Amino acid sequence: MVAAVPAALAVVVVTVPSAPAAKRPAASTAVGVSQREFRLTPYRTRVPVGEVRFNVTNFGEDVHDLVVRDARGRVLARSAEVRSGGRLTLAVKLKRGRYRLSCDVANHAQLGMRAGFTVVKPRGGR
Ligand SMILES: [Cu+2]
Repeated sequence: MVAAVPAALAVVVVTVPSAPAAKRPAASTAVGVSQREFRLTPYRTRVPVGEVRFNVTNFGEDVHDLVVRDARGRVLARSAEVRSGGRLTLAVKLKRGRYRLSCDVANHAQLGMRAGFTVVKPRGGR
């Protein structure tokens, strides 16, 4: 366990300087999302363009899911249902723009399980 930490750090140290600033790969950003009755709370609502990994945890008692829609309401990604106490990761590549997160189980979105989400150009990026 302890030996894994220096190894991971070594990878970061080697990888970052070798990636030219102009050609670096799109970001992958983790966003924790907590669910309870009836709230949907992303821990950050503004991320850089690229892959977003929504790490969903259901702190409630009911089953919930996570749906990502674009500004026109089109569904871009939909998770499986998350049971009480469960968690999952929903990964989706997002361009610049505004998005809507919601739980589509029953009428949970109407009850408050929805949130806005914004994807912005990375600092100094494309
Ligand atoms: Cu729900």
